[in-house]
Amino acid sequence: AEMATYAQLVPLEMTQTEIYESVQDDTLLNASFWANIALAGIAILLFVYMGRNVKDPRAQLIWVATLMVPLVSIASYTGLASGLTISFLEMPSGHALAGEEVLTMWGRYLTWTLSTPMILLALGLLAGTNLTKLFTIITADIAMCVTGLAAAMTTSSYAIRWFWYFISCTFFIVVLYVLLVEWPKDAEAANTAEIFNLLKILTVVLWFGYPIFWALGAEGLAILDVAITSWGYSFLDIGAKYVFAFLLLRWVAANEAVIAKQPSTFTIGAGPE
Ligand code: RET
Repeated sequence: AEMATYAQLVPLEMTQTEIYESVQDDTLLNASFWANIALAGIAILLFVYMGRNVKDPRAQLIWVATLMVPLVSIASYTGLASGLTISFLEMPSGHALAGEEVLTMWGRYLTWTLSTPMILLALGLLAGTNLTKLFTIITADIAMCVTGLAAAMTTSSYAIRWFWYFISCTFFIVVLYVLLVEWPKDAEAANTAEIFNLLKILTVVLWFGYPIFWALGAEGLAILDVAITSWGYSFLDIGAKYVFAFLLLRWVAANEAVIAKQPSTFTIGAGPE
């Protein structure tokens, strides 16, 4: 009787071992995790090496923020591969898989909360952002990830799942605004427009893929199955994290002086004369 009470309090109905085993049984899904664990490991070693001679503190901050991206990633995918951050959630009525237990990789949304601000911090420093714009984009980005997590985890109402999705999209618009309207002007003034615009396009194009895969995958309309959706995210991650970080670090290592000349990000306003 005690066990039954305990089971009712715990939201997960499957043990972690059972979840781990069902991931193991789906080779395609499992490969979408391990491919990224391997790539993140290689990226960490490569990025440490690429930044070894960076001396300017501002360039170093870009380097540290960029290095955090594969570090978070290796943790994120280890959580998924072990079953720690996966749950089988029963979808509400209205959903294409209503009443079925659907494998939900909620660890992805959770770890995006940690990795995407690092990407934006690095990009903002490259563009020569002020603190206000940096704060705006990072808080909107975190809100986007957390409300995306809420969308995926809501099992009471299909309509509310999409309402969360809509809220998340509005935060995404704020992120896009700073990236596409504010920072390009700053980058022009900071003499980093060329590299900034390349990374901006890479980021905007790939980041659009995430809400699309969410909508088409098991969490949304369930047109794509779980393993395909997972590979969708894994491929986007390869571009949005490792390719992005490589291009940024290569440029920073070669152009440290340009970064060193930028005004300080961490003051608000002009200050006393
Ligand atoms: C969700 C669903 C709700 C609507 C929107 C989303 C956007 C997610 C994005 C994720 C980017 C992730 C990256 C991860 C790299 O570590 C949460 C899928 C707008 C843009 C770049």
